[in-house]
Amino acid sequence: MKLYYAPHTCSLSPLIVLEELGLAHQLVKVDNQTKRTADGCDFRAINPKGYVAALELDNGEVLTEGPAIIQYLADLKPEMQLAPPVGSWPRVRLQETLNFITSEIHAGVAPLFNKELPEAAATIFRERLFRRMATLEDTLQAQPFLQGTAFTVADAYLYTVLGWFSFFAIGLERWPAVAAYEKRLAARPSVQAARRAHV
Ligand SMILES: N[C@@H](CCC(=O)N[C@@H](CS)C(=O)NCC(=O)O)C(=O)O
Repeated sequence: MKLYYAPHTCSLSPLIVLEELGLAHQLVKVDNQTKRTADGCDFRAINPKGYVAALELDNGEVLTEGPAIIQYLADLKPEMQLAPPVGSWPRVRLQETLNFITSEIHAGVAPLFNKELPEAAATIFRERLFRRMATLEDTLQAQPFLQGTAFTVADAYLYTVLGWFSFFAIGLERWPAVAAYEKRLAARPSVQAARRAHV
């Protein structure tokens, strides 16, 4: 398997999952500006969407979209319980959480990276994001991980997205349970290994 990645992006999430599962993989760095890979390929020929993460399987299939990639990986080793069984109600709940992260938190922070964004628009996006963060704070006040008492792929994804808040001077201490959660996740060996490699 090859994971196409770019530093400081959402491709950290599948890398954390690969590390949690102990799955063999090759990393291929992508320059998100030029869309060239470190081994000299046109990244758009690999993923026509032109963004990371992309996972190339040994049969040549390329899977994109972070939530799909991390669920695919979890299902390769169901015994590690990073995702509940397909078709179960807890799996539906996991998908609910992944969709919330991708559409409300990931897509909620993403506009702030745009240097052309007018300040008034940035304020609207920040306020909307803060409302969504209040939901996560409520969840993490009640339980140590997004799905309850155990780490799942959703935690790998949320940890990744929380890492961008500091770029915009948004301190996680506004949400104490989220801040404590982020510190707990940062201490996981899988997260540390992924962060070392995702450069
Ligand atoms: N819907 C995609 C979004 C992926 C995405 O936002 N990738 C960003 C990095 S976090 C990227 O590579 N952007 C470069 C670009 O759009 O040109 C997913 O959830 O995987």
